[in-house]
Amino acid sequence: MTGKATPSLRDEVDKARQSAVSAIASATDTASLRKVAAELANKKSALNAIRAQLGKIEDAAEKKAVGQALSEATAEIESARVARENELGDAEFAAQVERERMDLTEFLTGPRRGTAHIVTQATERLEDVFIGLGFQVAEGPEVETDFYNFEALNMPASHPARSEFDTMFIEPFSDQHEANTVLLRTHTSPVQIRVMQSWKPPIYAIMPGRVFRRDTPDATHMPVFHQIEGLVIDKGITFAHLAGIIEAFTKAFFGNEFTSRLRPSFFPFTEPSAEFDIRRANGSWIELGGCGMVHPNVLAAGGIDPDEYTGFAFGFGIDRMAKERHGVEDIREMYTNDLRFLRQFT
Ligand code: FA5
Repeated sequence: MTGKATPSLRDEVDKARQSAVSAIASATDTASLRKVAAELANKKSALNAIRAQLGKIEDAAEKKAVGQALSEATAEIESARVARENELGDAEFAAQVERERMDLTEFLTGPRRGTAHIVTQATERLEDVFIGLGFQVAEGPEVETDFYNFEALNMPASHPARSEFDTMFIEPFSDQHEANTVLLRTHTSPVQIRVMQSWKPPIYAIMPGRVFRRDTPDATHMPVFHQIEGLVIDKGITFAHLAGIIEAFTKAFFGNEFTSRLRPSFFPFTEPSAEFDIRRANGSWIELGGCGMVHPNVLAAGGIDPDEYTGFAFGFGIDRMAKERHGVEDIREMYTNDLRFLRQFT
């Protein structure tokens, strides 16, 4: 190595330093930075190649100057590498945190849960009220026979009251049944017979369920709706017990400001019979159901001795109760499944 050569060796150190610093600056992630660092550490890297020639420099001052340039370049490159490593590491960590971030705000507002339908809510509340009054809950089938839906309820074939129930008949599914004797129940009253046949008095039962009629939908009618039947059979039961239970129920379900009234009516399965109305906040009355003293023929059809026991029964429309309780204008709104409507009743 000649004295002339050493200044250019220092230039080379400078060039190698610059190119190393710019390679470090252009690394876009920590993996590529590690690759750059590995190349710089390689024996064949520009700086290491110069370092290898150091021993050959004869001029001691030059040797020292090149050596110093080399160590300054090495220190600068190392600090550029450390700075870039921190910079890229921070950015990568921030990106990872962002990627794996959990949106905890959803736990603040709570996940959006579905809730029971307004009619289900009303049914459960009705059950609670009546259980509180000492009743038990029973259920019956939605597909019924003529016997339970009509005959046992004192409506023999050709009874004119049958026409009031716009009945949907279904094809009999066994040889046991004749045509037009299998139907979708038009009310929950057939469950009265089933309960009388399988329980022993005293009976204090409610029977909620879905019923079906060929009714055209309007603001107060649906072809598929819900009723809750009540049946009390015991010794010495009178109409006063019926009126008392209806009033107690009205106050418990709708609130103390509501009152009930019974209007004379007719049902083949009760005698005497009444319609049950409640008075709304605006003073108007709405019919919620029918009721009356269980007809002796019905008690007999249920296997109960009418000379020993008396009883009363009632049947209310649950959909209409839910409608009144929540001030819904049109019963059809409850079945459009519009979430904006349903979410009001969570
Ligand atoms: C009956 O269904 C009798 N089984 C009630 C009964 C039971 C009387 C026990 C005596 C003893 P009615 O057809 O009136 O009665 O219906 C009873 C209630 O069901 C009505 O007052 C009304 O609240 C509701 N309802 C009737 N038809 C519809 C309909 N299409 N849509 C919604 N609710 C209805």
